[in-house]
Amino acid sequence: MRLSRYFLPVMKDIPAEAQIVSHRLMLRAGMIRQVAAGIYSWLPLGLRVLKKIEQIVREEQNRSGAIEILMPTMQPAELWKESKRYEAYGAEMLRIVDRHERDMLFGPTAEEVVTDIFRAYVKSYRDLPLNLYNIQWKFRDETRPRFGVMRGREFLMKDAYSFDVDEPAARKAYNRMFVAYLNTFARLGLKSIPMRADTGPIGGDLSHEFIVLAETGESQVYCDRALLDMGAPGPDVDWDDLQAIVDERTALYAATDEMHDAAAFEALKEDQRVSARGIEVGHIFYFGEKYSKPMNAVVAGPDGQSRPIHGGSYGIGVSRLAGAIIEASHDDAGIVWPEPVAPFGVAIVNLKAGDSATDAAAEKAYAALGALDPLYDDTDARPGAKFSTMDLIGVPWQLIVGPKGLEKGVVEVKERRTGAKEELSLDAAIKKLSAKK
Ligand code: P5A
Repeated sequence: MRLSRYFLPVMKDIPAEAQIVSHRLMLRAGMIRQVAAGIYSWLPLGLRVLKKIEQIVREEQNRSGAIEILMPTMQPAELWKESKRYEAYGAEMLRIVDRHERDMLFGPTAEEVVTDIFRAYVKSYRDLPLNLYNIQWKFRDETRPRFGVMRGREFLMKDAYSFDVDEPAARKAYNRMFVAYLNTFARLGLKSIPMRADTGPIGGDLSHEFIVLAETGESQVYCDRALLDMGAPGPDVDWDDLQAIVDERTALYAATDEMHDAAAFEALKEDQRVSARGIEVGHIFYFGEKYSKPMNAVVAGPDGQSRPIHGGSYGIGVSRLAGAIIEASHDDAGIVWPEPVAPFGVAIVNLKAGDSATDAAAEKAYAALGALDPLYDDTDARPGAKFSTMDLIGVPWQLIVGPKGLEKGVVEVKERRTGAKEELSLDAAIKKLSAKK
């Protein structure tokens, strides 16, 4: 992408209500634009990151055996009356009346819609297990939308729903999501900690929130330090038997504020206790027959008797993750994207656009590095402004091409994360960067 033909509206002055660093940086880097309280447009740079996050989430859902569908944002009230959640959900639900006076709503979650799909088609235990997910916009009329995309009113969620014949089978589905979540967040460059959590309006009595520690997090959390040292299980696990992996983590103390047991926490050695702020990036629930019973989602078991299925639901805050990743990875100069979610693989900076030797070298690099999805600053802005924009938008590598260097036969390769700079010949720089792909 040539910057001269791109739309990258970087901003100097940011609104005072942007309190936390990720919100400020997303506005300054021209990633998002507020349309109304808690409602945002995603500008080109932000959209690239959002799509990368979404794709990693999708790949890990698919790997775990979940199957993608797409449900609508608008839902009829009838389904929620069947599950008895229509009244219970309260003011967070945006209720809408259509021209025929039918009660509709903008979906805050989709347990009812997916249960209706399930009951229409699936009749036998032989068709189970089944896990259907979608990545779709949700709306919750939060009292205090804040921190940009971290607590929006409209936000992108990955929501998966599992259907199983009995509780032990449902537990396996829960474990598959548990492990898929650890792997997903690790691929996004985040350390996530599963913590026992309150189930709120989704219901059930088994639930874990996946928390990323950050000073600006909205949740107060408590855990055993050993959890911070545990890596993700990775893809090469036995997806039919994950109990040991889950047990290893859930045996250690970890709870959000609502579930905190001060006595159990204080039983830990003092240097093992972590009391910190955290961002909830995912939340998984096992709720058994909560939706299948009232909505009559039943299957015939091996004995021919029909029974309500055992369900769970599993959410990831896809748009919130863009903010969470920035909270975890930035410095004074701006964002530092982990490579898997970076909007561009490399930024090429032409320090003297219009100078034929500089243009030729930068164009050569731009053509040669196509596979890395380069952003090429071919504008005639001042070098200082170019450097600060590139640092702000956080592309992992910068290739800086200027007339002085070219006279000596070199260009500069800068790693955004460390700031380390290296002078190389143009060909060596292209070779080094190509190896990153
Ligand atoms: C699980 C999937 C559910 O809604 N039903 C379907 C269950 N869970 S949840 O915890 O309420 O939400 C799942 C994740 O969505 C993100 N999230 C938000 N992101 C941005 N702004 C919001 N207002 C918001 N509310 C929830 C969180 O990451 C949460 O874990």
